Amino acid sequence: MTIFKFDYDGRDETEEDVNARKRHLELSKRQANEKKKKKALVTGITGQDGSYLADLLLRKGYTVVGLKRRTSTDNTERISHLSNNPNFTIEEFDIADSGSVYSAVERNQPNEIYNLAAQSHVKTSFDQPCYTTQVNTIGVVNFLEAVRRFKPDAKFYQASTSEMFGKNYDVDYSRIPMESKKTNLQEKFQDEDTAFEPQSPYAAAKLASHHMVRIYREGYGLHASCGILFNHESERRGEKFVTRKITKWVAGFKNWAEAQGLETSSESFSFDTDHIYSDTSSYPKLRLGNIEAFRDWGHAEDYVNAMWLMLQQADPDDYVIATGETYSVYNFLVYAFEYLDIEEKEEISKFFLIDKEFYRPSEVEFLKGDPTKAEQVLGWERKVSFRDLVHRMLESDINAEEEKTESSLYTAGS
Ligand code: NDP
Ligand code: GDR
Repeated sequence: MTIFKFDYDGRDETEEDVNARKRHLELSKRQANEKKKKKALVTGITGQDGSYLADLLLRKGYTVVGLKRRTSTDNTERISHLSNNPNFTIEEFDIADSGSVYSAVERNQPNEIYNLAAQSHVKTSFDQPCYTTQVNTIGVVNFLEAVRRFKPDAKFYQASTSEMFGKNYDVDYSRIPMESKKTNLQEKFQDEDTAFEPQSPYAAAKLASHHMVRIYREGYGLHASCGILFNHESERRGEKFVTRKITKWVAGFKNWAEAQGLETSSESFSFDTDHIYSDTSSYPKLRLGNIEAFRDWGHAEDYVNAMWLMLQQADPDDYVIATGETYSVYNFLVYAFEYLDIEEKEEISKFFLIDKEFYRPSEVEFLKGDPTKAEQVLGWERKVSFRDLVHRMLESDINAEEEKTESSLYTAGS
């Protein structure tokens, strides 16, 4: 056995002693790091943004506690890839239950809290206005009270929304040439100074909580910020939102058409159009509501980065997070069909129909955010373009369809 030259408890240090000493050193280092590690509490962890935010915080070395409500069936698909991460845990709570919110904050003593939980579907909020208010307003107050009582130095992020602007927008006449005034759709925009005019129970509930955050910030000195985020989508977007509804339909249709032998090239997917049009009746058409609404659409991964940046600032504040570009639902549809080489307006129109069921009692027609403040103060920038967003979502849904087909072939053959 090797004898080391260090003196160790009055005798020479053996290799075993050295290993024990190294292990002890490692452990103390790990414990010191654990102490330095920031702890974040993330609500809405099973949702689109919660899952991307958890990925981001874990990459940054945080300990993340995700809060989810109890459900009778498992809904952790978006965070299943984190199940073996030692820095990630899930706890149960319900945002509408003040006791469970208080204990989550008191027990965890987090450095940062990201409140993403919400009844987030605008159309549903017309059918369930009381529940929406309970979750989207009272739920937020539950958190603000919990922070004030149990962890007043925690930094708090609230998921506010561009829906709060509703039908209102500003027009900066100084930026628009005389001849295009009032006619140039692209010059309408919303920023931090635009007045709110909510058009749905969802937006009104979010606006109430937006004000509550400001009141707790000013009244109690909490580090509480609101991100006024414009629409952001992704491969993990809920299937009832219009973008994902479209990409899922296109992927399903492509799969079906391929199974019918309707593609003309194996390299790139393109149709024998005469054949496909005579056959579309056998595949259910895509049913949509108002395709003339304009939205400012970005990718969720870029947007969760903005949330984190807001909580790294010395002072709390509210920020608009947007791309500065606007496209209609119909534009989204066109980009999606373009992926299948279906580009003519008349051709596209054969694949979808307008269904009044998807209209809202009151609609937000136009959203286009001005993210200048976030760019200048936070150094935030969006990376994913509109076209890339549509294509990333499509590719992911197309892959999922192909995997489904492969696994059903495998099962059938086994
Ligand atoms: P999702 O609908 O994907 O996720 C919402 C999350 O809230 C889910 O995890 C859901 O849990 C949870 N939740 C709902 N009700 C409760 C409750 N009573 N108690 C605890 N948790 C609950 O939304 P997004 O990820 O897209 O959005 C995140 C937040 O950002 C939301 O507050 C949304 O309103 C807001 N927002 C979103 C924008 C966007 O374009 N995505 C834009 C602006 C704001 P479960 O899985 O059990 O349903
Ligand atoms: P939005 O997203 O209401 O902007 O709220 P959604 O995708 O539901 O609607 C966008 C626009 O598309 C129109 N539309 C349809 N919408 C749905 N869901 N289904 C359809 O079939 C359909 N056809 C047309 C809608 O009328 C609307 O004009 C999202 C949510 O993530 C909110 O939580 C968030 O606060 C806002 O974005 C910013």
